[in-house]
This record gives sequence, structure tokens and C-alpha cells, in this order.
Amino acid sequence: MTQDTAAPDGLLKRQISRRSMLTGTVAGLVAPAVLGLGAAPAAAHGNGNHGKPDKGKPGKDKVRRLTMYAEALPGGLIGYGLAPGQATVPGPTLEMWEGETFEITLVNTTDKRLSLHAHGVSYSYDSDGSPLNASFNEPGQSRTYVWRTHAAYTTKGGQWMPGSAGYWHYHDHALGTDHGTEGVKVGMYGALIVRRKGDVLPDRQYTVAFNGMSINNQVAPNVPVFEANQGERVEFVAIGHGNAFHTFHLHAHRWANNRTGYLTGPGDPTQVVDTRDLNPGDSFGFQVIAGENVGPGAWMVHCHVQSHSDMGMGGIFLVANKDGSVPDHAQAALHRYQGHAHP
Ligand SMILES: [Cu+2]
Repeated sequence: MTQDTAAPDGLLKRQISRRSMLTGTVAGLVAPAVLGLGAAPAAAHGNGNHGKPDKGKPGKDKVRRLTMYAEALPGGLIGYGLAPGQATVPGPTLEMWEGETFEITLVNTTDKRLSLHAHGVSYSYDSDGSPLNASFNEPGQSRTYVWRTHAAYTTKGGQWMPGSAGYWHYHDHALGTDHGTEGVKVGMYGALIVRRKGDVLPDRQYTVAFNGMSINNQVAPNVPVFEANQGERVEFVAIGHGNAFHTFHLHAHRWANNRTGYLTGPGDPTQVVDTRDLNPGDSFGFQVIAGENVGPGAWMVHCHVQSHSDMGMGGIFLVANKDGSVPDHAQAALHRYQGHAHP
């Protein structure tokens, strides 16, 4: 393993602001950090992964203001949070409807230069989050970043312009280098979802970031378990960071390789996949019905680059029974996951 693809030192085997989810029942699942659609910031919990999203209605050119906090975490990590003391890795999932604008005031509680840079949305140069555009927070400084979104439209010249909807992400772009290389490495990233009117909303959400040789800055067997009950609609947002190419694979579930991850009907020709490239800067998302056609179980989520999975890039999508109880075979698999060794 070369240094530039290694997980940050001291990050392995550390739980990050999150209680163990390996206790067996989904009833123990903590509510996650998520800024829901059209809602006030929810309490931030967990590792940046997400329980019940707020089912808000699409806004019309609404401006929403929120405050995020960049905070140092144990193990040399730095996370984003929606309230003081609640930073997580990954950071909270931010959700917008096309047409909404976010005015995000980032409070830098650290002694390092850092920023907030978004993919997929529109912003002016001073909300770029890059040192190139003098857009960053000095140590201790607060700064407001404005992200705009829009629906699809046609230009006067007749050219069709796509809307902002997509599974995007945000991250630091100023810590360590002008590219935020150190910030990303220490956990300053999260999911940004822009939805289109009519999009299907999930029951649960999880961010799965392949960062260096880690998943969410953790390696097996300490990658937090992604939990759901049989039949729930679960949304995954996959993000790639670092210097290595990765391939995201989820066992026993499939999705459509398009913007939403689901097909629009029986005639939709979109390719259905269960593995997708996940390279640095990439992001995609999809929804699955947990356990559909396969039942409850401990299903692997892992990088399919063999050496990467052997080095610990593997987690568990734990699908419990409908009532939240965990079948014996899934509990046994969890124990195997917890106990297995990596070279
Ligand atoms: Cu990989």
C-alpha cells in the first residue's frame, strides 16, 4: 500500500461519534445526520448516515439558510456538522429540491484553513470554496457559501439545459493544499442530493464514501453497518475520494445506472448494474428495496478491486426482518465480519 492511497494514520478501528450498530436489532439504530428536504436541520447523529429523511414538498425558488460547523474529531479527523459538537464523518447529507438555494454559513472551529466546495450545484466565484478564488475560511472564521439549483430549461437558442438534480457531494477544498487534499483525507466530505419534483423519496439513506483505502474513513471490521428492515426503500449515495480507482459493489441488490438509480417503467432501457466505478471525485446514488427477492441478511458492500477489499474496504448492509429482528444467519455473518482478519 503506497502512502498516497493509504487511509489516514490513526483512523483505523476508530468509531467516529457513533454508537455501535452491531448489537443486532435495527431498533437500536440512532437517527442520523440529515438536512431533509424543506425542513429545518435535524439533529445530527451517527456517522453522517441517515434514518428517516424528511418528506418535504418541493420548494419554489426557496432560500434556506443553515449553519455548518467544521470540527476536529478524535484520531486526527475533521468533520462537518449541523450543530456544535455534532460533526461526523461523513458529514450530514444535504438535500435540496431543484429551484432551491442554500445559504450555508460554515463556522470553522479549527485552527486550520478550510472550506466548503460543492459538486453539481451553481455558485458564484466567491462560493467556490477554493483558495484559487480566495473562497475559504481562515482559522476560527465564519463564511457563507451560496449554492443555487434550477430545473431543466431551454435557452433562447433552443438548447436544452439539464436541471441540477443528481447525487452530488461536497468537501473541503482548502485544507493542507489548495485542493483540500488533507481535508478530504481527514473526513471533510458528505453527500449532496438535489431532487427533481416527482422523485421517489427513500425510507433510509446512507453515504458510502470510498476514501483512500477506507470506507467512510474506516476499514473492516469497523465500517459502520448500514441497516434496514426488509422491504424498506434504502438510498445509498456513493462518493469516491483519494488517489485510487475503486469499484463499488453491493451484494444481492441491483440498481439502474442513471440519475435516480431506478427505472421509469418496463420499457426503460437503462442498464441495470450491481457494481459501478467509483473514482476520486465521482458520486452516484440509487435506491433499493432492502432484501427484495433475497430476504433478510448481512449483505456485503465492498470495493471490488481485490486488493482493496482484502485491505479492508468492506462493510455490511444488514437487512433485518420486517419487525426489526435479525435472523440467526445474519447475526452469525455479522460476527464473522467482526472477527475476520485482514492481511
Ligand atoms: Cu477500491
